[in-house]
Amino acid sequence: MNDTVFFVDHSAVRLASASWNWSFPGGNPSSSNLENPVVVYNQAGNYDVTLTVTDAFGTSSQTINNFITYIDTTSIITNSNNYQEGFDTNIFPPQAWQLPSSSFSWGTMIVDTGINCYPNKVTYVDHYNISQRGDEAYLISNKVKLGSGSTAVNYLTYDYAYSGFSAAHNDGFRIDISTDCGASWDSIYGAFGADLQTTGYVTSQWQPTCDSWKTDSINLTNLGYNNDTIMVRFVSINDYGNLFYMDNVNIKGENILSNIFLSGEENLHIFPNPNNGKFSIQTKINNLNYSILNSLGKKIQSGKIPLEKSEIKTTDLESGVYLIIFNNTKKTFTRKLVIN
Ligand SMILES: [Ca+2]
Repeated sequence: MNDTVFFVDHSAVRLASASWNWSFPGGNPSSSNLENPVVVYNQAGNYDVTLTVTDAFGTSSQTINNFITYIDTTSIITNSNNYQEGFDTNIFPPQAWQLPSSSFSWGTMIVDTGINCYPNKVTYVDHYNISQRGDEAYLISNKVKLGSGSTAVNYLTYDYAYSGFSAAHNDGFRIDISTDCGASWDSIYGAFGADLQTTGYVTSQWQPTCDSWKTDSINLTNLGYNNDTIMVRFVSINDYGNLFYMDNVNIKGENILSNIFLSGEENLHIFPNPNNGKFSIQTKINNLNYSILNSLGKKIQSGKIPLEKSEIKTTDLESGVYLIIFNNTKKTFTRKLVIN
C-alpha cells in the first residue's frame, strides 16, 4: 500500500555544470542527487519537498511545504469510529470501492421504501430482466482495518431485501473477505433462493416494501478476523429470478483495546518466532509492557521490557498460537506468538 511519486526538475540550470540535491523527509529515499528521482511514501500524510540546484552561476533552493499529500483509503475501525456506506451519493461504486466488469452488474436506485420505510437510495442487482444464469457480479468495498485485541469484536452488518420469482429461479448472494488486498478470497456467508428470500415469491418486477427489509449481522471476530485489513466482496449470483436490494453496509468494532495502530510497530521484532518458549524482543520503543494471552483471551504471563533487547522465558506454555499485547502510555499493539 505504498505510493510512488515521480519528481521532475524544471529548474533553469546550465546542465553541464548542474547538480541537484533533493530532500524528501518521510520518503524513501529521503534525499537524492538525481535530476528526476523516484520516491516512495509508505504511510499516509503530508510531506515537504526541498530542491537545491547548483550550477556554475550559483545555488538556489526552494522548499514547498506539504507538497505531497498521500491519502490512504483504508478506514480504521475503533470503538468510536465505525465504517458505514449507505450508497446515498451520486458516486457509484462509492469512493475506493470496485465494480469489476461482468455480464451483469450492481447499480443504484431510489426505492420508495428503504429499511426506514422512506424513499432511500440503495444498491441492487436486476435478476428480473437479466438472464445470465450462474454468472456472478461483484461489488468490492474499500479496505477496512479491523479493531484489535483479545476482547475486540468486529461486526459486519447490512440490510437486504429479496422476493425471488419462483422455486425454479434461485438467485444467490455471497459475502467473501480478503485480507491480502484482493489477491485471494474466503467466503463467510452464502444463500440461494428461498434461503435468501425476505418475502414471498413475486412474478412481476419487484420493489421492496417497508417490512420486506432484513438486517444481517456477521461476527467477523468469531470467523478469525481481528486486526486484519479486510476488503468485503458482495457477490450476486444470477438465476433470472427477481431483484436483490442492499443498503447500509456497516463495519463496527466493540471493546477494541487501542485506537492507535501501526505507528512504531515496525520497530519491534520478536525472534525466533515460532519458538520453544524462549524468545527475544528487540525494540526502540521505550517502557513497553507485555502480556501473553492464550486463545481464550486469558492472560498467561506479563511483564516489562526494560531494555532495547530483552529475553523472555515462558513457562509451561503448550504448543499453539498466542497473542502478545504490547503497550506503553502512548500505544498498544498485538503480535502473534507461536510456540512449537
Ligand atoms: Ca441508502
